[in-house]
Amino acid sequence: MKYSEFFIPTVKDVPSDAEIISHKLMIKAGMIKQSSAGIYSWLPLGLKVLKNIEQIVREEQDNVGANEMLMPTIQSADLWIKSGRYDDYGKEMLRITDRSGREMLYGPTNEELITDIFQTYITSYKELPKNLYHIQWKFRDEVRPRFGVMRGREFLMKDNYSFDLNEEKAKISYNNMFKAYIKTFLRMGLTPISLRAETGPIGGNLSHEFQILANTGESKLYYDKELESLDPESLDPDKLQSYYAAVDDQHDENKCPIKKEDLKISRGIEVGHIFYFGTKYSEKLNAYVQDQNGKKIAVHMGSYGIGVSRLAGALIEANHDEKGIKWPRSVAPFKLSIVNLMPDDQNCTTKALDYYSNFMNQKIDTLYDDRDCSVGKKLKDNDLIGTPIQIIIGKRDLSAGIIEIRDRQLDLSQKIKIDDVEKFVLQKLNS
Ligand code: 5CA
Repeated sequence: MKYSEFFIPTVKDVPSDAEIISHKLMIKAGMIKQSSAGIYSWLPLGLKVLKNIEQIVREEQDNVGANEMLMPTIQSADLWIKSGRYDDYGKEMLRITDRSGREMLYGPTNEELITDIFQTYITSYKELPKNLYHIQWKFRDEVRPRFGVMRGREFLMKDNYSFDLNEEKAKISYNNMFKAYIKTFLRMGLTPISLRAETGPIGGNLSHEFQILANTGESKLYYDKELESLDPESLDPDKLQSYYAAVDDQHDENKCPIKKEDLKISRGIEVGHIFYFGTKYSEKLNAYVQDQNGKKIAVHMGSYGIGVSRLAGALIEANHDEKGIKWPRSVAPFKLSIVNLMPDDQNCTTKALDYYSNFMNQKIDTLYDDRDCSVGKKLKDNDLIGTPIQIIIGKRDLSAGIIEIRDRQLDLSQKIKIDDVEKFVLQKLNS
């Protein structure tokens, strides 16, 4: 993509309600624009990040055999009245009346709708287990939407729902999801910490939340240091669930079961939450199957959420400096920037175009900064939008046979001989 043809409206000033760094940087980098409180438009750069996050989430779900589908954002109130949650959800639920006077709502979550779909089609234990998910916008009329996309009113969530014959089997589904979650966050270059959690309005008695570490995070976490060095190839959910981890108000120094030298204290952001709630919804919404003996059994369910749009903010909280965003490679909107400092110079432009077509041919998503603007603005913008690797082409360097390669994450620039540039960049991109 040529920068001159791409819409990245970077701005200097941010509104005063942008309190936290990710909110400020998303506005500065032209990723989002607030439309009304807690509701945002995702501009092209922001959307690229959102799609990259979504794709990693999707791949890890598909890897464990979950089926993607898509349920609507607008739901009828009927099923919620049956489950008893129509009143429980209170003012957080956005209620809508259609032209025939029917009560509708903008879905804050999908337990009711999916349970109804399940019960329409599945009648036998032979068709279990099932695990269905979608990645869809939700609406919760939060009392105080804040922190940009981290606590929005409209937000993108990946939510799964698992269906099993009994508690024992449901726990296998739960643990599979647990493992997929850890893998998902590790792939994004984040450090996930899993904690036992309250179930809140979703219900049930088993729940974990997944926090990712970020110095600016809202929660203070106390946890076993082992949780910081997980190997994605050998994750054992039972073992992981046995490690100590607690948020501030659950932690009691005198009752903490692990040695002081093994205890880490950091800040975190909740990006995922999983629940096992047994037959709470299946009984109310008639999701029964016949077991091996022909007996009707209410299915055991779990639900599993990842805050896809929240992750865009959380990733920035975990990866930034005073110059801007430092995207991990897996989610970066562009993997590589080619910054042509002198677009008027024939040699610089020939070289830049040469690299551009070369890397694009290798399917590396590259931003070619061909803009007619000051050198300072170019360097600043590319650091602000956080492209992990930047090839900086200047007239003087070029005539000396060298090119500057900048590693945004290490905040390090190196001069490399022209002949070695391609190999050096590819090595960095694959590291
Ligand atoms: N039905 C269950 C799981 S599918 C559920 O709704 N769980 S939840 O309420 O914990 O939400 C799941 C995830 O969505 C949270 O971990 C968080 O990352 C994200 N999320 C929740 N509320 C918001 C919000 N207001 N803005 C942005 N993300 C949110």
